[in-house]
Amino acid sequence: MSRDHLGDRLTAYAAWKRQLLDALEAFRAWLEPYRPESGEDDLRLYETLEAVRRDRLRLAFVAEFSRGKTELINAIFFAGYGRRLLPSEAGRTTMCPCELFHDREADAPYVRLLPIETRADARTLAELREAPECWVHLPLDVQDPERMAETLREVVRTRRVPVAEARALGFPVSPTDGAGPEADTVEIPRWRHALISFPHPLLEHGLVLLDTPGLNALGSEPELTLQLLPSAQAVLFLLAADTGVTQSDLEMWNHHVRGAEGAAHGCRIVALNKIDVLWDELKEADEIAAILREQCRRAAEALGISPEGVFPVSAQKALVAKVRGDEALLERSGLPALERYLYQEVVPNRQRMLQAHVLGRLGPLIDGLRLELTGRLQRARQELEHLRALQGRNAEVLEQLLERSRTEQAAYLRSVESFQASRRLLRQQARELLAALDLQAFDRLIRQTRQAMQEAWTTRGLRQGMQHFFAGARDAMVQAADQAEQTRRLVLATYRKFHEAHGLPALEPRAFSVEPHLQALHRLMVEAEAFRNSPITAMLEQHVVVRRFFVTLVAQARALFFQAHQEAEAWLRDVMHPLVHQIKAHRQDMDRRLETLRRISASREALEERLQVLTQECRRCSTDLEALEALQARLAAPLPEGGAASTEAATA
Ligand SMILES: Nc1nc2c(ncn2[C@@H]2O[C@H](COP(=O)(O)OP(=O)(O)OP(=O)(O)O)[C@@H](O)[C@H]2O)c(=O)[nH]1
Ligand SMILES: [Mg+2]
Repeated sequence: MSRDHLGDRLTAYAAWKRQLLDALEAFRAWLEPYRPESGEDDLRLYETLEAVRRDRLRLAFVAEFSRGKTELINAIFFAGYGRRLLPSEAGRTTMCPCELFHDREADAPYVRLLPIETRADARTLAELREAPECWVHLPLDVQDPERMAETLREVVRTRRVPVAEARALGFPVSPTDGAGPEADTVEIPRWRHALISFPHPLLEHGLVLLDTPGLNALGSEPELTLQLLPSAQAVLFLLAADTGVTQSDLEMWNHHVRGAEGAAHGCRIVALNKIDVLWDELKEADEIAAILREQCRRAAEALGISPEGVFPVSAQKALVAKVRGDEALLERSGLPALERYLYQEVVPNRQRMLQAHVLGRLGPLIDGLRLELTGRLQRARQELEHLRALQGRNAEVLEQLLERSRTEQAAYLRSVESFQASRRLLRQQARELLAALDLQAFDRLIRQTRQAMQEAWTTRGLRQGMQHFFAGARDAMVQAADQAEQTRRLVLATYRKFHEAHGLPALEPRAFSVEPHLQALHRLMVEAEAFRNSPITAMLEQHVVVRRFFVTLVAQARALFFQAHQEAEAWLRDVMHPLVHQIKAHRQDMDRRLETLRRISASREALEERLQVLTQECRRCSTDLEALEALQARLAAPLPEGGAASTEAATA
């Protein structure tokens, strides 16, 4: 059997994440004495820790029905069970989206199934996830692969319902669907979504697989397209060698896979499956290879990607080869090349993203601390120098120094007073920024649009409703962006003033921008457009369209506003902290210097004492700076090479 490189890489990734968590915990402990009063920094650290703990590597499999998605999942991940674990058959098989993962909090493996009737529910899928009573819970017997496969067959179950009921649940029913002996009923999936948790080694390392059903599932379940696919690090799109690129493959690629590209930072991988249908025994190997190359070239051309981006595979033969331990067949199946891509590109890519997130969140805090420490070190050194120069000087010089320090202090206090005035102005500006992101105003827009759309029974009316909604949302966001820019300028000017007038360190205030949210809103607009133009939407009943649109798209847009509002609030609360801190420290320094000068003029021993204190302070600052550098290096540690060494590290 070939080495499990993907497993090794995921193990290395899991080990790296544990080290990152340790480094974050160490940072938190180190930070404690520095920031006793800063709840914002605590929150920031806590959120970063949670983001690392909750991190999952999501791989989604998307394609028209019967292209072999489920078979490919079986071949890549579950061949170790020695059988076909997930049901894969000719024709439509997987009837509902299936998420496979490992739920650490659950006592035992399970399958949780959400009945299809919940489509009539106004709650989003995300909300339903939090409502266990809505799901059917089945235990999964992982000791017995046969029974496990049997339980997993639930995901292919269907039921027949009257045409009207199918329509009411939002299934597009075409005129031909009701034909034949069972003219008044149609077949629909039994379940809407399946959550499958079991302790497979890769899933335990945080891998989440999303198997989607082909045939219209994407268009009729917008949350899949809008949430689950964009949150996947990689989307594997499958074509089949026996069908070539059909119109519906193209439709799916353009609407749901390629379109989502801007939304996720992840990658799109294309596999041309079922290449074994080309293995004609009457043809030479060269000839078959040429045909295959040509098929890949044509597929790439149709999808608008480069031919190297298409991986020719045979999922079925790969599964057989892995189960039987047939290395030659496995190589011929093309699966090793696809797996290599997954562990060489997708896993390191995820690692880089998570690291960038952590450094992005904590970078400003670390920079601020470094500045503070270097500032303290510098001030202590300066004072040391000053005082050393005073050793052996007469009382007159000391008196002059005292006088100068008093004048400096008075000027400084005047600046601090004017700083309080700037803060009042900032508070006013902050109110305006938060008002632009106000959720109550946004909810009013939602209500208006819902009403307009419910009254508009024409396609044109619906289109206008959607356009009105997104135009309103965009205006509010653009206004927030303007306010944020003005606030940022005010903050920057205040920071500069103290640097220029009183020599405080040149601090860069923490940045804030609503730009990422504006971009996310734009992507939602593009998705809304795709949803509206999709042929499925045209076949759905009007009220179903309205509800779907609101439940999904609007919930997402609202979530964006909510997040932007929270970020703005946190930023406004936080942005002046470093300066306030410096102002206070500077003032204390001035007071202390005056006090020292006074004491020195009274007694020469005070000078020696102070010299000692300052030497210690210099030593402490240098040690703390070194510790901070070491912690930062731990946070920026690269992903270790996969392999035995890292596996040991992970299990140690
Ligand atoms: N010859 C051949 N058949 C394959 C291959 N991969 C899958 N199949 C067959 O194609 C059929 C469909 O495979 P599935 O894995 O169920 O396809 P799917 O994309 O999951 O389909 P849905 O779940 O309906 O969306 C099954 O009969 C598989 O055995 C392959 O590499 N070669
Ligand atoms: Mg399937």
